[in-house]
Amino acid sequence: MPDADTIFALATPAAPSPVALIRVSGPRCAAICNQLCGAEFKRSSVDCRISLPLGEVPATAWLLPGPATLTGDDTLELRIPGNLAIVRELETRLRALGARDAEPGEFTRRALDAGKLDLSRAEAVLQLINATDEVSRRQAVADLSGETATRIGALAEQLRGLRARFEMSFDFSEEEHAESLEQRLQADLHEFVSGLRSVVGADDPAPRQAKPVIALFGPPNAGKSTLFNALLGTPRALVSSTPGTTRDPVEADLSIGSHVACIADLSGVGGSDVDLGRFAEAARARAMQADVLLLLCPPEGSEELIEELKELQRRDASVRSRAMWVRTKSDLTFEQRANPAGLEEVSLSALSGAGLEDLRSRLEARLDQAASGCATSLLRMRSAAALALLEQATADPDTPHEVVASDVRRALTALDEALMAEAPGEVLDLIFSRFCIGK
Ligand SMILES: Nc1nc2c(ncn2[C@@H]2O[C@H](COP(=O)(O)OP(=O)(O)OP(=O)(O)O)[C@@H](O)[C@H]2O)c(=O)[nH]1
Ligand SMILES: [Mg+2]
Repeated sequence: MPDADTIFALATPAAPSPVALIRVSGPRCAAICNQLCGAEFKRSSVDCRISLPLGEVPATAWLLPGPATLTGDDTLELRIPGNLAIVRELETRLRALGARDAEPGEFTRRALDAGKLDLSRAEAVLQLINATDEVSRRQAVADLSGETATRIGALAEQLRGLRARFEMSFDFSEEEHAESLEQRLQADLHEFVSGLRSVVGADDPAPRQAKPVIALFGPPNAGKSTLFNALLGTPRALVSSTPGTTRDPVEADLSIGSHVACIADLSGVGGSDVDLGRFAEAARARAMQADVLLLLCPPEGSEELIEELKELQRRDASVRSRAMWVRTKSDLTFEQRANPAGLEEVSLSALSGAGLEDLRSRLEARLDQAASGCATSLLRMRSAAALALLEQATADPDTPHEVVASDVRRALTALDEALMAEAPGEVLDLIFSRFCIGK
């Protein structure tokens, strides 16, 4: 990602509202501000009128010079009336002035690259955007403040002390007070486990009322019903080469790993919809409820599906974080283009079975995440792994002391990993692909 780029995105929802905020970040901010507002100013705000094809539009511009900004780069915030036609015209103008559309999560990623946020906090931004319940929201706010990382850091130090005491206890194992030493150590370990549990959040799991929903969504004839049948391993839904075959949704229980989800085969949507929207609207409504939304893109092209995704995002921007791009009928095409939505993707042929296992394992990961009630956080996931190890080690009082000691060592490694604010590039790409544009 060349950091010389100046990027912009609408930071408010793409819906009519009193005010829309467009955020611009990068080295061209000052020049863009001066050209748009006709004002020579170096920082703070100016009220001005921006000339657009629609006419003169009142605006407030804030220019904040880097590095004391979120991304570390110069930042320009433009507040304009929240009319989508005005927003689109200003966006066109910004492109003409040398800025480009931000990728999803690019502002947060720049903040990460500039050292303004660590990974756990960048992830917390995503969690906060997607939080649908109070528990996830509270966790995200704690992660964002760095409080979680600090608490887990302190716990890791405490566990280091316990590990040292475990190692020492072997040296005294022959002595007469060895037993009481071990008992004290066990008691301290129990106390430590409840401390870790309260940070990782296992004390307070978000209650789930219903089965998670996986929705198959896409244009007519994309292969939704064929995939539905292939995943279930039985011909439940009608398949035909005539577009518009599925009308009312067909739903069934699907076992994936340790989960049982409800999978919904929906009616086709988009411009080639032969029913002109009668069933498509119900399909969109069901898609919005999905925990995992599979966007099925046939080899014919992606434009229809992209338009549909935009429509769903207009209703709820967080839909991106639940979506996955599925290129269907891979037996008919060799084309391996990245999906234009920048989402996690899988390519498959429901007819030949190629790619189905890949899809299953990705679905399992998504369902694990949906069941945990919040968006992925590496810090929390790895800390939860440490917690699981220690809970297992302390569950049975007869577990040999050496086994407990070895689990303590492994748990400490997991916590140390949790605290390393580094993640391989592809993990970062995955995390950021699930952000909304403008964040
Ligand atoms: N070659 C090939 N054809 C497929 C594949 N999946 C589906 N098809 C064919 O594509 C056509 C449409 O499949 P459906 O599964 O009915 O598609 P749909 O998305 O459910 O269509 P609607 O219900 O009409 O929206 C059928 O002729 C299928 O046999 C595939 O992986 N490879
Ligand atoms: Mg169908």
